[in-house]
Amino acid sequence: MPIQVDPQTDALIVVDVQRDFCPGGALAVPHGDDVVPVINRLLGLTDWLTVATRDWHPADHCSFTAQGGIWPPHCVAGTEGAAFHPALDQPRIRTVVSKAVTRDAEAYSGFQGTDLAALLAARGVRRVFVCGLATDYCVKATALDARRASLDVVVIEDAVRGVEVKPGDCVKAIDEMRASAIVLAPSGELTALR
Ligand code: VGL
Ligand code: ZN
Repeated sequence: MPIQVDPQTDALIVVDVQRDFCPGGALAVPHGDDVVPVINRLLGLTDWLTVATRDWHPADHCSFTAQGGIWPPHCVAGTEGAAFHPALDQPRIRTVVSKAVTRDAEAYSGFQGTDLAALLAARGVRRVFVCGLATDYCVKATALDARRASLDVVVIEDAVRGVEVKPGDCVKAIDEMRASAIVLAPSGELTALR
C-alpha cells in the first residue's frame, strides 16, 4: 500500500548516520552505509522537515569502556568519526540534533535531552518517518519516544541496520516497535503529496 508523504504534517528523522557507525568506524554497524542511498532518496522525496540526529559525545563519555560503559569510544564531538557519512545528502537536512553531549548522560533516543519534541510540535508534525542507525539502539529508542510524544511513527525497513550485539536483537527491536503501534514500511512505498 502506497504511503503519501504530506510535507505539512510529516517529518523525516535520520538517526546517527555517522562515520563511526559505518564500516571502518569505531562502532561499525554491519552494512551501515547501505542505508545512505535509500535515505538520500527520502531526503529528496518532497520539501519536508528533515532532521538528522547525531551521537555527539565528550571524550570521557560514560558509555565508553574506560568509564565502565559497554561501548568503545565513538562519535566524540568534533572528530572525523562523529561526522555524517560523506555520501549523505547533507544540504537536504534542515535541522541537526546532537544527543548524549555530556559525560554523565547516555541518550539513545533523539528526543532524550533535546528539543526535538518541541521542534516537531511547533511545526505541526503529526507523523514521523524514522531511518538510520542502529535499529536495535538509537532507531528503536527514537521511534518509541516519538510514539510517547503521541506521534504516528513509520520506520523505513530498508533504511535501517542494526548492531546485533546478540543475534536476534534486531528482530526483537522490530517486535517491540510493532507492539507500540509503530508501522514498518519499505521506502519504495513512500510517494510525495504535492
Ligand atoms: C548507538 C550505541 C552507542 C546508536 C549510539 O546510534 O544506535 N549505539 N551509541
Ligand atoms: Zn553513543
